[in-house]
Amino acid sequence: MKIASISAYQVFDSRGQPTIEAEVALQDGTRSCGTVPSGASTGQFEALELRDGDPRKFRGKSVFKAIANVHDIIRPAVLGRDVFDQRGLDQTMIDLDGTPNKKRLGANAILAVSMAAAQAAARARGEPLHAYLGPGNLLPLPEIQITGGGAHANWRTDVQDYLLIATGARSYAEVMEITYNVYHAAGEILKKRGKYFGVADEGGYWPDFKSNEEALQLLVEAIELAGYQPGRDAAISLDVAASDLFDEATGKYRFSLEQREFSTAEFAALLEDWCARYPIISIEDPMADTDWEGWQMVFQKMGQRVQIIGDDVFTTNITRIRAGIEKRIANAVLIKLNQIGTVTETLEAIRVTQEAGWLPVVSARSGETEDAFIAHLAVATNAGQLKVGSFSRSERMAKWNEVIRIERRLAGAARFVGSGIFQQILPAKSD
Ligand code: 2PG
Ligand code: MG
Repeated sequence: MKIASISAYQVFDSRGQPTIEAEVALQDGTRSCGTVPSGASTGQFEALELRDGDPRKFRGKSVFKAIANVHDIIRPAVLGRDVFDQRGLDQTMIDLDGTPNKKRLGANAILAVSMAAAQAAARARGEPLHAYLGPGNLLPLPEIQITGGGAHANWRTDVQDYLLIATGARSYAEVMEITYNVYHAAGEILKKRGKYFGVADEGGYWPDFKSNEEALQLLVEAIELAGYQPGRDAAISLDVAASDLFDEATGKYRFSLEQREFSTAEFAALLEDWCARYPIISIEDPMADTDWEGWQMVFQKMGQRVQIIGDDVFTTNITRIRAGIEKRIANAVLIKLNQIGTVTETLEAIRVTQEAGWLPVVSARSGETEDAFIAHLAVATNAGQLKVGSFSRSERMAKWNEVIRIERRLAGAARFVGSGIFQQILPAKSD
């Protein structure tokens, strides 16, 4: 099935920032789009998101150069190609770019076409996207943000995400119910305290706390108020996004909210203490992307009891993931399509992660769109976990709802193991 036309244009993400969408049409008239998300706490090792940088146009954020690259460079090389050869298409774009971080064409330009092609191919075959991408049938266990922080909430907490994992859920429907109840219980508590100020970038409550630990207390209270047992029915997951807290010059981690600074060892000890006192099942980016000794320290202390996820440290890049596996710095990898820039490389990153016995966590970005590609990616690969921000706002709910639709279409073939997924990496937990 040949690609008959490709076009790209500027649309806007959930923060109202410009982003790129591509449309691919096939010789049989099938059409599909791919829309690229955008991060705020982006890792320095991510593939390059090409923006125009002209302050007079969309405050420098427009993506017209990336669009021109799709039209002038990608389109001529890809028109007439077989849309079912995703690997070949992606490799062609990687070669056309020719740089390690896709800085010539822009990872956003390449990914828009890569996603649109996959979506069009699935449609042409009359299959849902997940079935086209892979044979998986495992519904993911969501990580759902309750309060936002860091770069997503003007640094009102230093820790970026305080999330909930419905560890007691026996079905995806039950995850939705537990999450719904806890999310709204947290809102009720904040209202009572006069601290209900709407939501941060990913739909989690806007934080107004005196310390980072206060948000942990809120989560425990919300779980209890909703009628659940913390640690059994629902547990806490954190994205510390520690690269944003780390000062390369001094080698210290800083909590600005509390006017505190920590050495690597002190920061690791703080996280260990939190894990001892709160039902924390997962921590993402506990250390900065350059502080691999810190990562090893955290993993040695907690890697048997807590999921340790690398985001900024791996950036969905198999070379970096392989290095992390060799050095044993984590047991899970956050997977973001636009950190690496093609569907094929993202699938590879998931495969490398799984082959090592680690867990992939498919993730959205803080700047999202209505595209629900990642819900399909999570199911297709049996990733087992999905992180999409909170339980409000349509760019987030689009993904949670898409999993509901996928479950319906899979009917009896859908599987859900919930927190059983952690048995693979946390043997100590399942005794
Ligand atoms: C992260 C993501 C999502 P951003 O750090 O994991 O929470 O944020 O897209 O801003 O990098
Ligand atoms: Mg992160």
